[in-house]
Amino acid sequence: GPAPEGDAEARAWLKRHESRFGHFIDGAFRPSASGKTFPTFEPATGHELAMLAAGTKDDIDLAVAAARKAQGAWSKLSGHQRARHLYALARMIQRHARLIAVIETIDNGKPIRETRDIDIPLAARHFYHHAGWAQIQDTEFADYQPIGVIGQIIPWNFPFLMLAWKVAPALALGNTVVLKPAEFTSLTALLFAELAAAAGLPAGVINIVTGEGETGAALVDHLGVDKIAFTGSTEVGRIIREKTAGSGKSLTLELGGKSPFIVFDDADLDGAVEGVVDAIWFNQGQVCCAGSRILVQEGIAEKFLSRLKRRMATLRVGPPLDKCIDMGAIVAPVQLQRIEKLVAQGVAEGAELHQAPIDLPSGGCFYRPTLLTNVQPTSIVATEEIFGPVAITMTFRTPEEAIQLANHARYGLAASVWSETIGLALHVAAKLQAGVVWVNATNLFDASAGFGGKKESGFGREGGREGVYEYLKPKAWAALKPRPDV
Ligand code: TXE
Repeated sequence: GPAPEGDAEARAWLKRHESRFGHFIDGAFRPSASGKTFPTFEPATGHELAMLAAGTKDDIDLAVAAARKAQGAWSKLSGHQRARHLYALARMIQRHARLIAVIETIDNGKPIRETRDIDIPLAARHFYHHAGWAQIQDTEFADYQPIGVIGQIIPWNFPFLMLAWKVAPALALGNTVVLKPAEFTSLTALLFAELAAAAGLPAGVINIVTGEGETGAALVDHLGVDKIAFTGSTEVGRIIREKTAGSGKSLTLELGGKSPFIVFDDADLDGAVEGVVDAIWFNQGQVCCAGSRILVQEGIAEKFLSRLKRRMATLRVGPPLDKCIDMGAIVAPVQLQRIEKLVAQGVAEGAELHQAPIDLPSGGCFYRPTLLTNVQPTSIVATEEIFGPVAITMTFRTPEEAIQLANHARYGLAASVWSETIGLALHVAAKLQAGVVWVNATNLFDASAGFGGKKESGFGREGGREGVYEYLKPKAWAALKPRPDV
């Protein structure tokens, strides 16, 4: 199909930078102190896209110092003044939405329809929403103060949106930031830095240090960081939790999931089928709250699964810049291999494999929409997060059995319940161990609703009032004030 809007601009942007990018520290781009670089690739073609600076402890030192220096003045601005900066960032994102969407799609492999209609608009919305909190900070949160310098580490599945989820609330409430984007997808963070500077954000308020896991580790270890906010794998989350224990740093973690998608026999089946499309094939299934365990009531299982397989066969997998595409590329070969390996293990354990009979483009990291049936609850594919376009299905007889199956997981991020009997849906929803439960819906997000996990999916909330408190601490004198009831 024709190139999407923003394509020429994106190519020009890469060309202007000669596809080489440094860190963004204290308001300017600079190479790594060590001179080290690493390549980033385009998942849909496998071609090298750009060279990025590999951050070490020295770069983190500079970035944290810049953030510390900026934090005093930034926190002394009135909430109203900070709100104006957030509004300016939101408008800047909207103005350059097409450019950001194309860069994101090239760098990550996700369909342009998603970056254009979901990722980037939601990111702008996040800045608008948090401008509102900044606006009322001085009156609503007079007993609280900013935490200080925040170290933020984000994953590659929603690179720009995760940046917004992290940066908007931190800045709104008077903190400054050192952000470490994921090594596969750093480009839109660097573009954001450029846009933020153009929007007049003071130097040092946001600093971006690119690199791999070791760069993130240096940020976690830095003594000048007051809080770490991390989204990523459960394994790395655990390491960070251990490292920050006893360090005095605050911490929030948003980790993996294995979210149940429960279909009762009185559900609107066509609606539920579309729900699955969104739950597991949106963003190639690389979604922390993906509905990856489809639990279907026994009486309708056959009918539901045959409709679902028919729908799966119609999905269009291909070059993500094509506007007609439903599913693009997996972010990197290592992730593709991980998906292939887990599926093979599941099949070896007795699962039945169903894949859309689609020709995949050659050269890039593509994987077919996939369902696994006949899955035992103890099978690796029933317990491990696959983080790809692969759902498993299991059946249940009673609501109690559905709840038990759904909660049989170490994770507790999200859940989705489908029934036309609202009393049943709410009864089940209340018993699910999940940070968010959707009824007759899935993947609904809004900046005003706190998002986060239970169990091994992490702790802390992003968005809404709960998310605001994650970036504030009580003022010492608040404790000294007389209690109103004494
Ligand atoms: O994640 P990592 P990976 C899950 C998903 C996926 C698996 C592996 O199941 O298949 O994790 O993905 C930085 N100290 N999720 O390996 O490594 C890293 O550079 C500090 C679910 O890509 O956790 C990147 O910026 N930072 C998830 C970020 O952590 C470290 C989204 C996340 O990468 C570090 C992503 C260290 N020691 C993966 N090591 C979700 N919840 O949505 C790495 N990093």
